[in-house]
Amino acid sequence: MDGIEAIWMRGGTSKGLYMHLADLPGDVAARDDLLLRLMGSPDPRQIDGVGGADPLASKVALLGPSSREDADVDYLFLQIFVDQALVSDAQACGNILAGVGPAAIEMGLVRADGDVTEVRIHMLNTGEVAVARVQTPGGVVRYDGDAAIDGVPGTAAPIELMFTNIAGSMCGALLPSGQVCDVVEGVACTLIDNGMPVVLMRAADLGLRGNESPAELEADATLKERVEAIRLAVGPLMNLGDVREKSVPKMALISPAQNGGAVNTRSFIPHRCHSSIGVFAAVSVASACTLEGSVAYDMAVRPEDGRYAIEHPSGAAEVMIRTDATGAVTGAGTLRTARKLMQGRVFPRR
Ligand code: NQM
Repeated sequence: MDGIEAIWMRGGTSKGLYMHLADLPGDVAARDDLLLRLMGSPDPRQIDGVGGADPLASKVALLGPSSREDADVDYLFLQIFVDQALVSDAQACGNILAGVGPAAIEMGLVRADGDVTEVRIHMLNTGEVAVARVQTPGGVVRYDGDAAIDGVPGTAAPIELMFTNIAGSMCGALLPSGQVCDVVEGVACTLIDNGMPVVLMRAADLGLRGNESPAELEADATLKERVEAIRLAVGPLMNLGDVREKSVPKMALISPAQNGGAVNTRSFIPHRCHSSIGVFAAVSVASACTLEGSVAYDMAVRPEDGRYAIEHPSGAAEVMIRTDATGAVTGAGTLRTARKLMQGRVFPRR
């Protein structure tokens, strides 16, 4: 085999391989086997593949012509587990989504249109459409610019992302258990899905300050066991079934904001601790901050302009939350950046 055409792209605070859906086998088992061999999984170091030995750098975006009329491109996100032979389509990824607009233009799936090209992205994982605004002066994707996002050094061209109708993306309802707060394994939890299934728990309820480093949290075997026990228990409550081999729900420890934001977070995705926070995870956390009775409501600072700074280990992610007259969340948006790192052909392990 001569390898497969691919772009290796940073999307937000993640990195992944962007490829044509049509270049991969249609059979899911064959496709997943190929992706594991491209990334070098299962292996904690992914030494014989292009994966970055971190769940945030072991991601794949498969792109194709849109299968619905109101979108420009189809996007299937796949999480390639690092140390297990698992590939999961059971979640979306808003960081990798940031690279989809640029990649779709580079791959010839979408034509640049003026200085800013609006790309409507059909997210196959959840069935919803996201709108990305990509800088394309002179018909060419521009990567450099003045926008900064926490968790990525330097600046780059801004990519605005807007979402609507993402409530219940994987769980069927914003609050899949029907309650704004459940007690699971003795811990108060808010089970929510506004683009990403997330379990919010107060850090203090688990004996934590909430500002521990990801390394400290990952080293705490007792905590990890407790968090995993809660995760396995809430799977059926969130309509996700047995989540033992799934990358959702994400587990977010929350505490009062420490740097002027809305709330502070540390998230397990679901076993490794995120160095920042996922995009849709941040949208789900911000949405929980608006719900009276949630574990976040009392500690959250709700900004009048709807721009929620969700604090995380490397700064904060800003999420715009739109609400209707009743206060119900109707849409969300965020600003990300992306950068093409390499383009060429990628070769799987035999
Ligand atoms: O929540 C990591 C990431 C993500 C997902 C993860 C994401 C999102 O930071 O939309 O972006 O939660 O596994 O790329």
